Amino acid sequence: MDQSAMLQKVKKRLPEKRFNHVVGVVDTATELAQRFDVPEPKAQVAAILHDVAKFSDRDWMKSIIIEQNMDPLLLDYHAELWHAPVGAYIAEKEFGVEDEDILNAIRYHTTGRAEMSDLEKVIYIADLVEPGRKFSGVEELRQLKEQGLDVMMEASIKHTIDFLTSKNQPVYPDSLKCYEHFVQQKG
Ligand code: DGI
Ligand code: FE
Ligand code: FE
Ligand code: FE
Repeated sequence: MDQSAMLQKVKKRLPEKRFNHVVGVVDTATELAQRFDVPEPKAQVAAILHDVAKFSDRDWMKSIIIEQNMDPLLLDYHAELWHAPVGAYIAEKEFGVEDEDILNAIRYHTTGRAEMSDLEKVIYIADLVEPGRKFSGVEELRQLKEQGLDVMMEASIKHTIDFLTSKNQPVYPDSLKCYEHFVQQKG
């Protein structure tokens, strides 16, 4: 399936506002991919599909997580996390994506993880800083592109963890491991 067919198919599954977010992520991911030497078509496909499961039925997602032997810990955490691994499943089954790096970029776009590929980082960051995102501090995160992909990724995962802890929300272990990975690299 080519990219425009994918985009049309995604559009049918998402409300307008969410679809506009997806288009923003495609734009930002394309720019970051160019800057950081990641193949643009891979970044674009991952961006188009990253939130494909955002409006999927919760019970259905739960059944997929169980059936497909995904990490059972997901079920102990907020259902908001489920659309990422289930999105990777849909990308493979319904959109025919076979590239494991693209599937991982979708799978880990919400939590991050310890050992992320450059493509995974690009999608994680683009999701957070696309033009539709308005939270305080987002402009500072965008500026960090001048300092490299890892600086951007470290600041991004920190932002997410700060946000969650400020709301007394649990942080999924993969996010903490991601943070640790960057902090230890410096040590
Ligand atoms: O799907 P998006 O809204 O574009 O963004 P996302 O997939 O990055 O995040 C979806 C939600 O998940 C967001 O409200 C924050 C939340 N989230 C991200 N990481 C964690 C988390 N929630 C919990 N409980 N734990 C996490 O580690
Ligand atoms: Fe998402
Ligand atoms: Fe590493
Ligand atoms: Fe998103």
